[in-house]
Amino acid sequence: MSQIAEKQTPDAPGSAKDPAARVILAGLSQSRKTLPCFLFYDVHGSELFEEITRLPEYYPTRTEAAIIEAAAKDIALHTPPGSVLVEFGSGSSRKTEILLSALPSLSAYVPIDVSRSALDEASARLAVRFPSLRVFPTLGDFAEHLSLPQALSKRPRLGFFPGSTIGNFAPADACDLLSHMAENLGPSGRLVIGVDLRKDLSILLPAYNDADGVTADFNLNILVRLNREMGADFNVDDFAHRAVFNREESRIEMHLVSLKAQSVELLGHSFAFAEGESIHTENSYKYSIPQFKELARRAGWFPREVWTDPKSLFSLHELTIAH
Ligand code: AVJ
Repeated sequence: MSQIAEKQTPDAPGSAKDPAARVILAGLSQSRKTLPCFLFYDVHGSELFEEITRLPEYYPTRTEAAIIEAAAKDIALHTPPGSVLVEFGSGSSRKTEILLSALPSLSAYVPIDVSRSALDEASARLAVRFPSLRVFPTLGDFAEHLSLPQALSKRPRLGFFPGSTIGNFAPADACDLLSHMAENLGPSGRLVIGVDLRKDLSILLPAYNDADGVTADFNLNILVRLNREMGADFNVDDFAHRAVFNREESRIEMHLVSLKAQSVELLGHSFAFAEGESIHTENSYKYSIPQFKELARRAGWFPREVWTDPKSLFSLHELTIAH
């Protein structure tokens, strides 16, 4: 994944050479139109996502936080003093604080995120709460190669990948990402990862279709962003948010549905929409605990521990490198 606003690339967003622009044009040119879900997280989109995490219907965030709270002591027991905590896609680093207070002997915390503003805000907040913790904010895509500061390169690494972000990846890509993380975390590496579970649709669907329409705004914000940053002319009122569960693929899909036949201009290209045609904007895969363990094993990890909540809504896995 790359991202369009905050990375300092020589090609301005909106130029046809910008790699994000190419991904966007290619996605809209397919017979089933798609847009990459990294587009959600501009400044406004990141705020909307924070709002989603506080919605009564959106169970994952608070459920995972409670699981981390309960598991933190065990995780600390498995963590050698002087370890480095590496977080993939750290965002606001809110859940990390729970871990950090249970892990006083870390030598450093390395948050990786594509958002400069999120990294700055989190680092400032952590500096106040954990004044002796060394923080190395790292701007970039967590799927890329990780180079730690020289002084930290020999330390054991604990990866942290909460929020069920892994669910955004199709299983084959999730497997690649997990093996890539195994490589980055080294032979003594461990990974604590949050994974959302399959569950009754009466709980699952409202989590992506909240009554206040925050998720709808979050989804539609992609079009607002393309209008602003790429000079597109989407009429946002002519698209509607839709979230459905695809049983076969075991995933929530988010779509933006065209409410009428229309055409949209973007970077010199014209895209025609039939009434009811959609742009597929996000997948959020849901696993059973055994299914996820199997995926982790295929990626070269050994499932060591799993924690869940009393209603089995969400799971937190601790993985070690298989040997
Ligand atoms: C951040 C990818 C885990 O899939 O639940 C929330 C994003 N999308 N509501 C998820 C999201 C719609 C979220 N992840």
